[in-house]
Amino acid sequence: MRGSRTTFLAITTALSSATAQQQPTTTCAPDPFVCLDGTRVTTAAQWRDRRRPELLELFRRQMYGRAPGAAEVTIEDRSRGEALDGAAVRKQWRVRYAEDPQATIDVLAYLPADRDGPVPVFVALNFDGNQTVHADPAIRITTSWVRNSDRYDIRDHRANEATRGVKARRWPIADILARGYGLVTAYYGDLDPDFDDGFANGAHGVLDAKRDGPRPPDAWGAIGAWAWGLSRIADSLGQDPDIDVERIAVLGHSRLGKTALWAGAQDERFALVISNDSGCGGAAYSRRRHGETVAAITKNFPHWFCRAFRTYADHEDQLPFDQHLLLALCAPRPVYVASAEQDQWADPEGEFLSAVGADPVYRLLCDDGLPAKEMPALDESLQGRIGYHIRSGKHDLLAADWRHYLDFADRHLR
Ligand code: GTR
Repeated sequence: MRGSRTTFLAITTALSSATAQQQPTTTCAPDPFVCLDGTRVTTAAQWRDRRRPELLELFRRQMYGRAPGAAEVTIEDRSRGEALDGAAVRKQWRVRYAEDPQATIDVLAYLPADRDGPVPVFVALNFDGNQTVHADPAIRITTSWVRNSDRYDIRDHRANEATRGVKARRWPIADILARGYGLVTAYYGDLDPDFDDGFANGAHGVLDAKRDGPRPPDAWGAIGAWAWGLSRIADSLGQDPDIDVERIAVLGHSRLGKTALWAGAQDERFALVISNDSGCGGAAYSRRRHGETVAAITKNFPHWFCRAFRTYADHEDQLPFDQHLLLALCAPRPVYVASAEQDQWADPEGEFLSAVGADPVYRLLCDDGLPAKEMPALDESLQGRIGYHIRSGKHDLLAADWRHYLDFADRHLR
């Protein structure tokens, strides 16, 4: 095991050099600069016009699936109030994307009360409902399907008062506001409840309804729907003069870190992209097969990806891409990858190596990338156009992660 990981490291590091020899794509990670037909990319224009669209199409067709185009969004039920002892303006609104009762996303935003003009924001989906991000009693409790929980006495898939603020550790809102940023969040279950129901509910149910016949192998999965929803939220931000739409960072943890990367790869309105502990299907190389594998993830969560991705279970070497190229699709926009030391299921080294693997693309496009080729010490952050840290502790999103994200945002969005 150790030996094969070392070999992989050597291969990936070699490939990260734009001048490295090409390796056969079936035995190591595909070269960012070699197109499917063998043409070599040497200029930013070739990357942009040829390789980037080719890779986007590969990720669509083989992994996350093909989402419908943009929908027209309308905004309903706007509210605005003072919050957090006067430090924040709380806004809530509902985004509607179709004529269907299921077709809504409830958005919650906290913006700094003290601001001169439009502010940059972090946009992030949450796992349990907007009411879980802070104890603020004015947050609307989600009416979407939620997981049952003995702890919070949820028995009918409906959220309740007991869940207010229960995930506040993930959202250091006071710190975010004090640094001059807003936070915009929505419950991922508004887009697609996270269980395998054959794509009947959520955005799939609404938007696929008109399609005849069986779902094709590249039909969008749940990650595709969550990412699509992030773009609809971005649409709605354009209607708020207090938010600077040129400075939207998209962030996500774990399965929502995979989602943030896929949203950032596709939608260039996201000016900065952050994946926290995203692991397999996110920042980590699939080919390493360390921790969660393609076989495990497609078995346990068959609804996350398109059906075609399942064919790569135990055949990762045949993937015509790998996750370093998902990071590269964000280039030249800043991208940040974070790991946690005890989160071996997400393969911290594989997450780091993807950042190394994306570096040559950043160097080509903007002459800046990941400032080191070795993993930093625990809790230290590497910050160039690509950022990386490995936090001590477990799989989670914590204030210690946010501190680095705020520094990274200061560096790039100020
Ligand atoms: C795990 C899954 C990971 C990660 C995580 C999460 O069960 O294996 O891929 O997404 O869930 O989202 O919390």
